Amino acid sequence: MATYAVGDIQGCFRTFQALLTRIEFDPDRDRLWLAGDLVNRGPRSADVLRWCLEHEPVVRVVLGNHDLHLLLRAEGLRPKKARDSLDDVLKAPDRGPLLAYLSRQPFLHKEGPWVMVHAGLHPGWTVADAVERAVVLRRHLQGPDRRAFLSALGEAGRRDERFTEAAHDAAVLTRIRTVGPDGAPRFGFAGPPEEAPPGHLPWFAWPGRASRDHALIFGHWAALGLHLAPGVAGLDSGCVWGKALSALRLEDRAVFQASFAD
Ligand SMILES: [Mn+2]
Repeated sequence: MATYAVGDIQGCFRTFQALLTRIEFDPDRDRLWLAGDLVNRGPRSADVLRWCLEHEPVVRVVLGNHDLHLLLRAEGLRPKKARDSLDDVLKAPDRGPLLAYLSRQPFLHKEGPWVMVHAGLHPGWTVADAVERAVVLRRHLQGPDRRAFLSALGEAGRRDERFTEAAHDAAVLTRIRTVGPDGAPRFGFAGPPEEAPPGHLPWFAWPGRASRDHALIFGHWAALGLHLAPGVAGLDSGCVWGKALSALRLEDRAVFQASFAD
């Protein structure tokens, strides 16, 4: 038995399948963790979701910003963006089960010494804080106020004040890359860390970060690339940008990659 954590697939279903072949993934024996952004920008989002749904008992997923964007699009709460490639999901005959599958997923997965989120944690949060915040978000997503909650994640002008804190927490978990000199998240920068504005640091490099007692797995930062350091594993190696999809085997930290194949 092995557990593999995989970075942002973003609809690159063929690359994903090539990676599963490379690791000889066996659903009867192995487990797969996906760091979010299953969909969008790539060509086959619906096939990725169908595969995950079919293998639901052995796959652990956390929601990413593109996954939330799909849920917002499906609810008519956000307009289409220029580079969206979500029509294969939105127009699918099985759109209902695929969107329901996504809506069942958490914002954080914690197991043993590992914590997986899509983007990262606020440096001031302990893992216990982050777990608590993620539980609240999941409850909102699955509860009677789902639509109001999703609206609060959408355009700022439509924010429902009941969800101000939740919207901030969701932004951190699904979109953080850097923090400013005050340690607070800055959401504008997506480039490589060495090009970040003066005084800005990757969230995981903040001195005294409260989550240092766990090993954190995340994706989202393609310009950071595959980033393995003590206590952190950044797994977005830019598959959708024509680079590679990466898997980290948690038991021995071996890395496996498949080159972009759409
Ligand atoms: Mn992302």
